[in-house]
Amino acid sequence: MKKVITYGTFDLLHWGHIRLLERAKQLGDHLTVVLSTDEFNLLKDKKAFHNYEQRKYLLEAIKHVDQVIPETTWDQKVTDIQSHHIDIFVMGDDWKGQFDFLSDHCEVCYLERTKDISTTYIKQQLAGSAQT
Ligand code: C2G
Repeated sequence: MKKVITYGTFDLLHWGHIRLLERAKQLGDHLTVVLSTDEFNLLKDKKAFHNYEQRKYLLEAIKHVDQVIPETTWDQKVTDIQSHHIDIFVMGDDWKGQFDFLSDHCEVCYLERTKDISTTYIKQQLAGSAQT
């Protein structure tokens, strides 16, 4: 069984997130999503609209997703890959190059980011100050 892993906040879930998850799952047979906790989001300088439990509930309802576990630190990726016997690490290409060090442990794959949608853009639109 080929196991895939990806990481993120996945706040205000949108089709860019879904397309990432769909393509990640297509690379293997099992997809683990490592979801940023509310506390870790503070370290990422992100304030999610939905809390961890709400974001986890949404992700677990997606057919492409097999497992959701918490991301609490920047430094857990190698341990996650080893303990979950991961074959492929996937991120959107806004992260291109940032995780190449993981290629000692598994395949590293950056997928093209979906254009014209982001959680930040949604928030700006709703706030009436859309800047694309
Ligand atoms: N994404 C995408 N297209 C978009 C928006 C997001 O492909 N229009 C991808 C991102 O590239 C990322 C995933 O969806 O791979 C989740 O996006 P975020 O929730 O913004 O994740 P991020 O805050 O980048 O967290 O340790 C890694 C971090 O937790 C990554």
